[in-house]
Amino acid sequence: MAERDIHIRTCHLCEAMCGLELHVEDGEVKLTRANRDDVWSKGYLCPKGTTLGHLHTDPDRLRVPLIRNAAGEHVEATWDEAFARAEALMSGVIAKHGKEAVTLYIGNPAAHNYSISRYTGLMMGLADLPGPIYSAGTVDQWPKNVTCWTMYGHPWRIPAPDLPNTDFIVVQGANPHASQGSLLACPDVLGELDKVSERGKVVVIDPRRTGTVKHADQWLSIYPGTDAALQLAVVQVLFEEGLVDLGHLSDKLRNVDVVERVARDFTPERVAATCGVTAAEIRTLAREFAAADRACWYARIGTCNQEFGTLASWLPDVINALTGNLDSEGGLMWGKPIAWSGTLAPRDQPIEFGKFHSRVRGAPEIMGQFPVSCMAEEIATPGEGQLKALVTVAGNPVISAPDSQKLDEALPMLDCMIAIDNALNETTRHADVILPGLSPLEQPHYDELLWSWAVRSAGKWSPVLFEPEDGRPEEWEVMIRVGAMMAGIPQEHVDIKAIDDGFFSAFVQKGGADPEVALAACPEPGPERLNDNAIRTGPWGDQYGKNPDGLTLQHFKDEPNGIDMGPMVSRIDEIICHPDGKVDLAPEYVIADLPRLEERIDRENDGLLLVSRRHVRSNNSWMHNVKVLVKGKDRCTLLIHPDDAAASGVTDGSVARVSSTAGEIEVPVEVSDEMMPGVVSLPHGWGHDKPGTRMSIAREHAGVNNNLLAPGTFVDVPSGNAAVNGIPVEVVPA
Ligand SMILES: Nc1nc2c(c(=O)[nH]1)N[C@H]1C(S)=C(S)[C@@H](COP(=O)(O)OP(=O)(O)OC[C@H]3O[C@@H](n4cnc5c(=O)[nH]c(N)nc54)[C@H](O)[C@@H]3O)O[C@H]1N2
Ligand SMILES: Nc1nc2c(c(=O)[nH]1)N[C@H]1C(S)=C(S)[C@@H](COP(=O)(O)OP(=O)(O)OC[C@H]3O[C@@H](n4cnc5c(=O)[nH]c(N)nc54)[C@H](O)[C@@H]3O)O[C@H]1N2
Ligand code: SF4
Ligand SMILES: [Mo]
Repeated sequence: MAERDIHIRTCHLCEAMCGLELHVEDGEVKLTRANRDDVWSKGYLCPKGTTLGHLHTDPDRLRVPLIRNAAGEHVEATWDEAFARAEALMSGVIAKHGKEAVTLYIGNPAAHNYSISRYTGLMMGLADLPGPIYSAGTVDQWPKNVTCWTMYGHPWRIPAPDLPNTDFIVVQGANPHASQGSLLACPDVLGELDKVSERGKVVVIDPRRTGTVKHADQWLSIYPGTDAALQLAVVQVLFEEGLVDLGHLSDKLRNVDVVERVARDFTPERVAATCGVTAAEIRTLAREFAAADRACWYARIGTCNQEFGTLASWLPDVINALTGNLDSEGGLMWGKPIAWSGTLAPRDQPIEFGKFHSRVRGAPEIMGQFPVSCMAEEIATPGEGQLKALVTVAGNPVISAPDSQKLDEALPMLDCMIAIDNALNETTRHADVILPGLSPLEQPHYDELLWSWAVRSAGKWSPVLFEPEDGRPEEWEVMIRVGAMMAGIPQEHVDIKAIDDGFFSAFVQKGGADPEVALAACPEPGPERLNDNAIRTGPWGDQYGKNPDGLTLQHFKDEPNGIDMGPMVSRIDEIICHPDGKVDLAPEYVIADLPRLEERIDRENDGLLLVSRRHVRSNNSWMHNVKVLVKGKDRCTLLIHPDDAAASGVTDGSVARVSSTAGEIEVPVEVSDEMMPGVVSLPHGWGHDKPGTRMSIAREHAGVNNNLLAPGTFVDVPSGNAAVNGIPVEVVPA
């Protein structure tokens, strides 16, 4: 019998960062199990974690570059040919239209990939594009970035629930039963919720009775997009009933009086009908929350990807602060990563939004980006500043962005599209050149940003399992090369080592160390030395020898099960970047959006509203090519309450036509009272039936793309984030 090796690895697929054991025989992963000795996840995993071997062996995974030929077909090419083709197209665009015509789209896996997360900054720095870029961020957490920037002075200092220590948690617009936690890194979130429920109480606020509700004590069904109204009513009750207790932050909060003033009119009685939650329920929730010793109000994607994302992302932090639950045990706290992420480096730029506006619809720039839904019109509308070249990095916006039909139609109009991606999918089928990254098992791994909102200060490093083929560039090298194309540096003059040394030195300086010392200690270019530097200059680091007992990357290499430096700690003074060291509890930019909410409260709830959902066996749009994950019953269905089904004339198992102002789709119906009346739900990430892709299994389980129904102009105004939840739709039999 062949020898079995056990490879210890951290799953990079989501924020839970589970420790896995991969049993390898004859160069293949034969079995994947949870690693019980992992210091962090201690034996937890989900079905996706067992598929890393499948991702590696998937015959559809791209291993060599593809170039689109004159007939429009994608054919294999050598790396040299692919880089040359990409360079020729990019330099052609820049020569003719300037760099204004070039942009990037960065997708979600970038945040989970060892190379990409560390090299996006370098690529953007090299490219030095005058215009904005686009990312999945504006269909995700942009509202939270806006509120953290204005409240704490830093867009990425996002507080997270101290779940293991709380006695009372509100989970609003999040479904860890599917997602495993988001802006909350914690293994086995549901197990933790069970423990909170034993100690105290778990309340879920969601239009759908999700799997998470099974782990909760109370479900409050809420009309999509009305979360901020409910939260304001909670704030109003806290003030009215004298329940405000600022605790240890009493001299750290600015504008508490402004919060009291702006919440005054939002009584529970006024917002109840809008939210679909009774005034009594809102009052009880406020009282119970305030009474709990250690309470935490946690809100996620359902409160971001909606009409009032910024307000609904601001208020949870306010409620925690007003009840003494911000920066205190069991409340919302800031993680303390062992290896700090570049994103968290101190910010000294002034807080400013709308420094420039998009050409076609006049959308303001928010943190250097326009809403992703602007991309299609910026490509398709002729005139000065029209986009002519696009580089996508680990993104599938044809599925994930709103108004996706428009984007699908616009991408072929580009003169140059380069995709850094492992798949020929709905988006990359439009690319002139596709440059694939390595498989997850061909590269090392240490999460970058995610530890910033982790419930413990831990860290884990995973080595390469399978050596990549000789001569294949790693993703970070590809990114340097593509960055150089946008910078106008000819490929033959690209000195990877010199460029990387420069980037590394700048990074070392940010961490407060001496670049010469660091360059001497770590001469090899690549992400590994960035990782090492972040550990060395982090809170427990060796400071390049100044603290000889401190940590370096080598310590993690020596401890495959990880290193844990303890639970979350109170650290407000290290977090706040405002010059006065205080939290702005009522940022002007944010509260300026309240009149828009007032209008919503005056508007009656009418007709059906569409929301999105996730499933534990999906990962946005890109894991439907894994057979073990997609097999079984069709999960791309329209969930609808029995009363709404009857009123719409659709029945369980029949096909419905769902339409909005943006488009129309046909989808199988699943009648279920897990939906609140008036709200229907579709999963996102489906619609794999486009021609010209190479996703054979996904094609057999194509489903439909719910973003065909999402109007691109439906956004949370202050952040520009897409509102893909709360879309008015009509449902009729197909
Ligand atoms: N209606 C609706 N729309 C939504 C959402 C919703 O809830 N409802 N959610 C939004 C959210 S939160 C997000 S984050 C976005 C996601 O939006 P995107 O990031 O645009 O979409 P993904 O489906 O994550 O696509 C990931 C891409 O990365 C590629 N990829 C995977 N691994 C690697 C790798 O290691 N290297 C490289 N180079 N490529 C890789 C895949 O092949 C795929 O093309 O979708 C958003 N869209
Ligand atoms: N298995 C799996 N895990 C994932 C992903 C995946 O696709 N699959 N994607 C990853 C990514 S990119 C992200 S960002 C995270 C997201 O992680 P979560 O934030 O937990 O996202 P969801 O699981 O989509 O749960 C969102 C919930 O919000 C509800 N909702 C919709 N609209 C509203 C509203 O207006 N108000 C309220 N209160 N609720 C509303 C929906 O019904 C849904 O139950 O998950 C990550 N993890
Ligand atoms: S929960 Fe699943 S996908 Fe997420 S890290 Fe763990 S095993 Fe991977
Ligand atoms: Mo996301």
